[in-house]
Amino acid sequence: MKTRTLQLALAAALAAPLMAWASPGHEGHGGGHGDSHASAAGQPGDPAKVSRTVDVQMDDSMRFTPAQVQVKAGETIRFLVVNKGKLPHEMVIGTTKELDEHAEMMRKMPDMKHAEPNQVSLNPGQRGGIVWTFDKPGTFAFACLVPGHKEAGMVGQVAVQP
Ligand SMILES: [Cu+2]
Repeated sequence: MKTRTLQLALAAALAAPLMAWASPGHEGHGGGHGDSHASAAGQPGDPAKVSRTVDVQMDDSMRFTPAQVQVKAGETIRFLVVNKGKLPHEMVIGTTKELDEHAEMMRKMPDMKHAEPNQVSLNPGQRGGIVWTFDKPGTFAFACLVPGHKEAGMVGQVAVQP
C-alpha cells in the first residue's frame, strides 16, 4: 500500500501549514449549514466560467484517481466524478481541518445527507460533478466522508499555485 502511506505522510506534512492558514472566521460549521458556503479552500464556481475539467474516479479500494490535482489560483475547475465501486462514495473539497471536522460530524450523524456546493455524493455507478473556484494559493484537500473511508486513505490533494 505504497500510495496509502504516501497519502498519510502528505496529510501529516500538510497539517501544520494548514493550521496557520485557517482564519478564525472560517472555523468549523459554527453557524450551521447553509448560511455560508465559504471555505478556506475557495468558493463555489460559476458553471459558465469553467477553466478546466478534471475527471476523478472513486472506487472501493478507497482511493481517488487522480489523488493529486494541480491548479492555478483563480481557476474554476469542474470535477467530473464517477463512482466505479460497489459502495457509495463522496468527494468533499475543503481544508484538512474542515474535512476533519466534517468527518467527525458524519460519524455522529451517519444518516445525515446534505448537498453542498463543495461536495458530491454518488451511489455505485453514478456520475456527478462539482464546480469550484480555487481563489487562493495553498494546499487543500478532498476526501470521501462516508464513515471509515477517509480514515482508510480516501483523501486527495489540490495544490493551488499562485
Ligand atoms: Cu468512499
